[in-house]
Amino acid sequence: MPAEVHYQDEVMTEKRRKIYSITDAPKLDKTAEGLVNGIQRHYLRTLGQHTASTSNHYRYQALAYSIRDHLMENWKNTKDAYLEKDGKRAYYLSLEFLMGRALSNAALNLGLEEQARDALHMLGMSYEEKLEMEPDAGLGNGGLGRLAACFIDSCATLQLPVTGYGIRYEYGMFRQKIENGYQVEEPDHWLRNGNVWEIERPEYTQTIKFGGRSECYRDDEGRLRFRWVDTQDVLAVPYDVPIPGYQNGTVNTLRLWKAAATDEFNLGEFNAGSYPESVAAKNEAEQISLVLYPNDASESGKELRLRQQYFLASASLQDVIRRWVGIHGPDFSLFAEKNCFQLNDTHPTVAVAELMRILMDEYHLGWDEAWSITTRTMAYTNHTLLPEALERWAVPLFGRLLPRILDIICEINARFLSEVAKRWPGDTDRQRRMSIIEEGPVQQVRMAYLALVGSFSVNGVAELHSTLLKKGLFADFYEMWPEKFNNKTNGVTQRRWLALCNPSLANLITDAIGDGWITDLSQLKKLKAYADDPVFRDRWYQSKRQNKLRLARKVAEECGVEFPVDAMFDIQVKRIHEYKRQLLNVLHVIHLYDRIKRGDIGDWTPRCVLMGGKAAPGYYMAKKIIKLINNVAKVINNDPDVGDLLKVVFFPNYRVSAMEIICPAADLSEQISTAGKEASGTGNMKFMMNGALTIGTLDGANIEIRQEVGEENFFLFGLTAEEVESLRANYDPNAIIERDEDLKRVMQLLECGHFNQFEPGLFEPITASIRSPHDPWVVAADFRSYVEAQKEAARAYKDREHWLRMSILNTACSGKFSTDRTMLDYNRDIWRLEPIPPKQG
Ligand code: 26Q
Repeated sequence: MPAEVHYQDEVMTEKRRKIYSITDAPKLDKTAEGLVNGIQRHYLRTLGQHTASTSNHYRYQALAYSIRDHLMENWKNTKDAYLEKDGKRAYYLSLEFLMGRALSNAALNLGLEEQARDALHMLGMSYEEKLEMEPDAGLGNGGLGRLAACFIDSCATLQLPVTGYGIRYEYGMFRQKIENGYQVEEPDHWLRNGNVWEIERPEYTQTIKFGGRSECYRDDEGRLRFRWVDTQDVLAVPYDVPIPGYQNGTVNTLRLWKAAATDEFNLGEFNAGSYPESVAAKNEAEQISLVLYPNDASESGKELRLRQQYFLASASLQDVIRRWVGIHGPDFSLFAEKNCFQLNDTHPTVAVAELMRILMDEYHLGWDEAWSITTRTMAYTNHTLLPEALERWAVPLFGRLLPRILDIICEINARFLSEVAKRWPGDTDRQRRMSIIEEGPVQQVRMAYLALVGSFSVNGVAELHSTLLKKGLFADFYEMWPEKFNNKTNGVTQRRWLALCNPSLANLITDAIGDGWITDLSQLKKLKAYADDPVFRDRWYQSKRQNKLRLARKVAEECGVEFPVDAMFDIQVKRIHEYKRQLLNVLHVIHLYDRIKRGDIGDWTPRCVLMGGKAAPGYYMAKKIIKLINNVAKVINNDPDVGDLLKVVFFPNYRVSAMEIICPAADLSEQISTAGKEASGTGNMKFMMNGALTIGTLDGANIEIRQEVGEENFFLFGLTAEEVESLRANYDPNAIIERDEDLKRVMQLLECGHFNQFEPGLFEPITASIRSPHDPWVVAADFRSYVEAQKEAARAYKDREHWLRMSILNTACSGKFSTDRTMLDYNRDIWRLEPIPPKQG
C-alpha cells in the first residue's frame, strides 16, 4: 500500500483533513523585509550556516537563493503556458552561451533591485559587494557566445517560446594572468563553489551513441533499414538555467547538457576484474563536457570537439522529439510547422544528419519525408568571413566516431550533387566545388556546406557580411538557392548593457524620456532633443565622469596604473586576433609616444589607452601581440617625460563582468578590423549605447552604426573591403613605411629594440609581418589614415560641449542595435512564433 494512502486512511485525524496541493506554495513577499526573510532562511536552512562571521560566499548564495525563489513560479507558469498553447517553438543550438553573472540580471528583471539593495542594507551588508562574489558563467569565447546569451534574454522579454540548448562545461573560458607581460592560462573551475542558477533534471537524461558501426537489416515487413550497433554510449544529463524576461512574468529555459557514463561502472569490465579500466571508461565519457575549446577560430580536427558537437546536437534533438512524441505520438506530419532549430554557426550542424537518423532509423520515416521535415526545420547562421575558419572534419575520423551519421551525410551529398548536375549539366568543376565532401589526400566533410544544403534559411550577422557571403564564400549556393539567404544584423541586450551596467546613465535617460527604452530601444531617439540642452549635457558629462572614476579604480587595482579621469579613455577590448588589428592600435600608441619624446605636444589631448582580450593558447602571433602591448605600456608608463599625457594598460582577464565596468567608461571605441573581415562585432554596439564615439573601418556592423549616427559623429578611416582586395596584388608595405616619416620612426623604435631592451629579437615576427607584402591584414596600408582619424578624435575631444553632443547622439541613435530588434527580425523571417504570456499563477 502506498505510504500516502496509508497515511490518509490510518493516521489522518479530523482536524488534519484539509488537502493541500504540492504545487501550491505560499505566495512570496516581494518587499525588502520579505527578502531579508528569505536570505536568513536560506543562510540557515538551505546552506546550514549558523555563524554570522563566515565568508561572503554563503551570504551571496543566500541572497541568490532568495532571488531565485521569485523566478521559480514564473518559470512553471511559463512552461504551463507553452504546453497548453502547443504553439510553434524554436531552439537555439549553440556550443557557447557566454552568460556572465546572473544575480543582478535576475533582480533587475524581477523588479527586485531596490528591495535587494535595501534588504542587504538592513542586514548590514552591501549588495554590490555580494554581486561581486558571483563567478562569470564563461561558457563561451567571445562574440558568438555572448550573442547567444543576449538572444535568449531578448526572447524571454519578447515572450517568444525559444529554448537555448548548450553544454554545461565543467571548465569555462580560461582565466588569463599576465606574467612578465606574457599571457598565462589558468583553468576556470567555475562550478567549484556550486551553482545556484541550475536545476539538475536527471529524469530527462538522454543516451548518445558513439563509435560502433552502421548495419543494414530487413524489418518485419521486409523493408530495408539501418541501425547503429555496437556503440559506446554516453549519457546526457540536462541542467536547466532560468532565463527571466524583463518584468513580464516569463522565464524561459537554457538547457545545458552534462556528460555522464552510462553506468556507475562498466559492469562487464568490472566483473572481469578490470576495475581501473572500467573507471577509465567513465572518465572518457565525462570528458565530453569537461572543457570549452578556447579557440575562436576552428580548432582543426580534434576528435573531442566533434564528440562535443554531436553530443549537443543529439541530446537536444532527442529531447525535442521525446516531448513531441509524448504529445503527438509518432506522427511527424506537423513537426516542421511546429519546430525550428537555429544553428549558431556550423558547430551544431551535425544536427542536420542526426535529425535524419532519428526520423528514419528510430521512427521509420522514408528518406523523402525525413528530408522534407529536416530542411523545413533547420536554419543556419554564419559568423565568419575567414575561409580558414570554416569547419572541416576528416572523413576517416568522422566515420570512426559517427559511422551512421557519415553514411547519412554521404547520401545527402549524393542526392544534392545529382541536383547540381541536373541544374548545370556537365559542370563537373561546380560539383567538385559544391560537394559536402571535399576531395584530397584525406577527404573532408565541409560543415558549412552541410548547413547550407540542410537549412531553409542562411543568414549573416551584418549587412556587409551577408552581402559578402553571397558574393564570395557561398556564391555557388546563392546562385542555386537565392531565396535561402538573408541578413540579420546583430544586437546586444540593453538590459545588461545599459540598464544594469550603467545605472547613472540609465537613470538620466529615464528621467528625460521615461523607461520605455528598456523594452523598446528605438525610444532612445527621443534623446536627440536633449543633445543641445546644457543642463542635460552637464548631467551626461557627470555620469560619464563617475563611470570613468569607477574604471580608473579598477585599473589601479588590476594594473597598478593611475588613469587621470579627464583624459580621453580610448579602449579596445575583444579577442586578440590579427584581423582585429590590435597591432594598428599599438603602432598609433608608439607614434603618440614618439611625438611626446620629440616634444611635438602642442594642443595635446591626454589619453588613457586600455586594451584587453584573450589569445587562443596556441595562437603564436596573438600572444606576441599581448607581450608587445605590455612592453610598450611599461616603457610609456614609466617615462617621466610622458607623465599624464599618455597612459597605456593591458587589462588582464577580459570577460563579461569586466566589460560591464569598461564600456560605460569609454570615450573612444576602437573598431579597427581590416575591412571585410569582422562579420559584425557586438562590442562596438555596447560602447555606442553607452555614449562612446567609434573610430572604425567600414567593416561589419560599423557601417550600420555610422549610418544610424551620421558620418559627422563617427571617426572613419581605412580602406574599404573592395580596396583591400584589389590592393593585395601589389601591396608594398616597405614603400609605404619609407614614404611615411611617422610610420618609419615607429618601425625604427620597434626594430631597434626600444621596447625589448633585455629581450633581443622578441618582436621580430611582428615587424616582419607588418613589412610582408603578403600581410593579409594590411596594417601598414591603413596607418596614415588611422593616425589622421585619431588626430581628428583628439581635436574633437578638446571641445567638450561638442563631444558631449556627439556622445548623446551616439546613445540616441543606438536603438537599432538591440537584440530585441534582432529577435523580432529572426521571428518575422525565420521562426514565425507567436508570443505566449505565462499562465496566471
Ligand atoms: C570551432 C571549431 C573548433 C573549436 C572552436 C571553434 C570556434 C569557436 C568559437 C570557432 C569560432 C568561434 C567564435 C566565433 C565568433 O565569436 N565570431 C564572432 O561572432 C560575433 C557574433 O556574430 C560577430 O559579431 C563577430 O564579428 C565574429 O567574429
